[in-house]
Amino acid sequence: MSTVAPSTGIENDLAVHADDSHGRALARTSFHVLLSGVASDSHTWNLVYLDKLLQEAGCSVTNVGPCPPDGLLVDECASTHPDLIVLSSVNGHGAIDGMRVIRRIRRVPELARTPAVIGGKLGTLGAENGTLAPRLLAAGFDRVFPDGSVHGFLGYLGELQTKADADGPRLVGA
Ligand code: B12
Repeated sequence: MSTVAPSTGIENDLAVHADDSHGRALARTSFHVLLSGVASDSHTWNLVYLDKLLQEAGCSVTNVGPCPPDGLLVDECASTHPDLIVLSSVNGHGAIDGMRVIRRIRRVPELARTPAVIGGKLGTLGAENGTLAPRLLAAGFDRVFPDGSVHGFLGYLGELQTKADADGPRLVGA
């Protein structure tokens, strides 16, 4: 039998509702994405766009915003336990900022394997920005979207969400 978890005020974060054989609510918190700009980048509409895109894809989003100092960004990642870290930059310095901060993120033990991507306009090479991807991957990102295309990104997000769903629900309040 299906049931709905007791009202907690966080229903938007609960993706799966069921009960176990003892009638206790089972639920998996929704897929949580930490979205952020990088230290040098003051552009904001890229973050607004991605925030809405991720919410439409069923994610809960922590949006750190533009120009986070590296230390703040690392602390936010560590304290919010995201399922995915998404960095966005369009000012042309994203590859430099991204390489520096992902190395710091990967040095935190609990963030060493958290899926992390970066995308946007990552350098000043225009159509050649894709040549920056190997260095970003080597620094610690799992995927790089240097042309700002969201199609490949949504495919990757879907793979991660499917894997999280397959990992199964957990007991709420157990
Ligand atoms: C508005 C704007 C500004 C405003 C920003 C205001 C604000 N609060 O956001 C102001 C005037 C402040 C500004 C400043 C600067 N800007 Co400006 N700005 C723009 C402009 C005109 C529009 C950006 C925008 O809002 N787009 C709308 C959003 C929704 O789209 P988007 O940013 O392209 O993001 C999309 C994709 O890139 C993608 N995407 C982005 N991130 C990610 C991440 C992932 C994972 C994925 C999958 C996809 C993805 O998704 C988004 C939606 O499709 C662009 C030119 C343009 N037409 O794009 C220049 C532009 C981004 N700026 C540019 C530059 C150089 C600057 C300055 C350095 C200028 C200067 N000399 O001071 C500064 C940088 C300041 C800083 N510290 O960062 C350049 C960057 C060049 C480059 N990368 O090669 C651009 C491209 C203009 C140009 N053609 O030269 N800018």
